[in-house]
Amino acid sequence: MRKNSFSSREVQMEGKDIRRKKLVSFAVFIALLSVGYFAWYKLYNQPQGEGKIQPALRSVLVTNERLFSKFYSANRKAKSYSKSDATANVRVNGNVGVGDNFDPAAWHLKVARKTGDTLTLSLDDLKALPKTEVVFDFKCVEGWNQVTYWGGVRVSDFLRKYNLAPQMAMGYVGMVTPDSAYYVGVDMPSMLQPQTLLCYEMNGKPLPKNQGAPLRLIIPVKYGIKHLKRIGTIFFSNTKPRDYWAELGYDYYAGL
Ligand SMILES: Nc1nc2c(c(=O)[nH]1)N[C@H]1C(S)=C(S)[C@@H](COP(=O)(O)O)O[C@H]1N2
Ligand SMILES: [Mo]
Repeated sequence: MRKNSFSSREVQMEGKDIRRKKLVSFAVFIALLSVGYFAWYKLYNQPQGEGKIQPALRSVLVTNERLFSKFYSANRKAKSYSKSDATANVRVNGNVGVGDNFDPAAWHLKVARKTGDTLTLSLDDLKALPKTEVVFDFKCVEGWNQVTYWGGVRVSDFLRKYNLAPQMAMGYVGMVTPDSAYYVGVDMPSMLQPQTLLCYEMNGKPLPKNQGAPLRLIIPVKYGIKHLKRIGTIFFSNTKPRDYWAELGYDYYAGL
């Protein structure tokens, strides 16, 4: 028998072999499909946990957050741009806690040093501190971004000036609008990062009302959700302060 020709018996064997292989791969395919379907079914039918998302997905966010916090360096800076790169038409996005029922003239910043020990400051008190400017690419989780230009006092300068070193050693800062409708929590290293501002100017002019006048947070290492407009109260905590968007399922850390 020559090497390259097959007897009918050999051809039959080949055919059987192929059928068996087909059967095995089909069985594997069905098994994988079932595993995938089962995993999806379990995930889909899980009770919703903290912030209205499935605990399994939430645990992915928590892991991401741990990794980000670990690799985050307090010296890390958001890329800065020149003033001429900044847009003149700054987008207004999000108006929770910045309604019309507000008198800027009567506004004061409240800094809760401890429970029952609150510092009350005017905008002039803040303007008396060194001014820092930042031009950066503002990013919103909704998928837009724009280069914008802001001025104010560095949070780290402010805390040092007001002898809040014990507070600076705590884990988080919480901020709330005067009506308590919008609130954020931010980890202390990001708050102390040198580009993070208590901001009272935009494009070299007083902060417009819909951008959070008299005072807002600008924190270039975070997504827009953390840049609280119209700060009423600042407080300090070793546990995560409540956070508006985290409660709706977004990542608490929201780092860039
Ligand atoms: N008080 C308050 N601050 C807020 C919001 C809000 O709804 N209320 N929205 C946040 C979100 S989602 C974004 S993207 C930015 C938008 O800031 P801008 O309006 O100055 O562009 O503000 C943040 N700060
Ligand atoms: Mo946003």
